[in-house]
Amino acid sequence: MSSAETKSAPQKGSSLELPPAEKLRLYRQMLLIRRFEEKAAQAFTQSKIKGFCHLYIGEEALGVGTISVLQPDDAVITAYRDHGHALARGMTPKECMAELFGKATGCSKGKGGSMHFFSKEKHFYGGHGIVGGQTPLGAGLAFAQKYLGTQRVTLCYLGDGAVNQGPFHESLNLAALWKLPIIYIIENNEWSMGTSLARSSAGLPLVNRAHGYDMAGLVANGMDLDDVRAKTAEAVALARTESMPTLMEIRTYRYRGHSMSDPGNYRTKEEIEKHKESDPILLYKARLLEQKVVKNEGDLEKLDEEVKQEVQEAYDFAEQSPEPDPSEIYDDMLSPEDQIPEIPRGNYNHF
Ligand SMILES: Cc1ncc(C[n+]2csc(CCOP(=O)(O)OP(=O)(O)O)c2C)c(N)n1
Repeated sequence: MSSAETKSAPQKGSSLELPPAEKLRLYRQMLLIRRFEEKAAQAFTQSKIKGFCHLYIGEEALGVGTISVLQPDDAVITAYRDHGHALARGMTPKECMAELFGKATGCSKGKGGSMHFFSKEKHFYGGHGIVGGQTPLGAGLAFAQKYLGTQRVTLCYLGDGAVNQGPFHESLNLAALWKLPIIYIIENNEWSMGTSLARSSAGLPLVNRAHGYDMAGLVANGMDLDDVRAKTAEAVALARTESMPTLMEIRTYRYRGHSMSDPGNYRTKEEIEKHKESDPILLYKARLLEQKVVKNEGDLEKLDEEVKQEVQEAYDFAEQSPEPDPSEIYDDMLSPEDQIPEIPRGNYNHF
């Protein structure tokens, strides 16, 4: 255990024991993310999805576990690997798949694509493509929550490749200085594109960065849904009741390439297979059977079929949806009150 971990958030004794139906719901959410991503990979190879597409396969327990301890009006903001968080937040597979297809029915009206999912209703503030760019925005969300006297909290996710970005450190400083109700969650999947964590970051473990800002620091096993939930609940309680920030390092692994166009030659098959041995979905499935949440494996297979059907319906919906109207290309870029009137142009022909 690192010393940052010893300065952990106090146990609030939040009841994390879930009724069986709730356990099954979380299992279903992880399965939905897995099947959604597999379908997205297929659609990408069929050229139905264009541009970037970063998959979350292997990291499902992280997204589902952290978001499962939130209230519906808490805020979530993340980087470009955002499909899993969006689905865990309750955004529909239809609006998410349609966004990947660039269709008008997508959650960002087909204008954001894979990296820019967004839902005001679900308090899901994106989907951001600039590495570390979401971290000051997260601080801003948490500042607003505090300033307005709400009891809300913000979860701000970032990759292990974002921990050395200047804005992240500026954000940690402000979060600690102003006691913002935010939890920064480093999704440590060991790779940032083709660069390993060991080659890019000094001062491991990453949770030690909490020291520099006198913040609580917590480490969780991102392959274990229950561990993720328990640790996140501690951090959320600290933010909600004492308006104190926490830095979490959640250890996970991405099975697929950095994006769909990455052949992944920088790591071995053996490394990937080793991590698959602690697959978060299989681990939780075994737990459900052991705890007799379901009668037998057949019940879970039926659930899987149901999820696959839901994802197929999302695919069909996306395919049949209309393209965005080109006349709307500049809509939704600024809020109505911030619209800048067109600047009258002079006649510069003499130049
Ligand atoms: C400021 C900035 N620098 C570089 C890039 C190019 N880039 C995109 S993703 C990425 C790797 C980030 O990896 P990590 O933060 O570990 O997230 P992961 O992909 O593992 O989820 C890089 C360098 C970028 N988008 N923004």
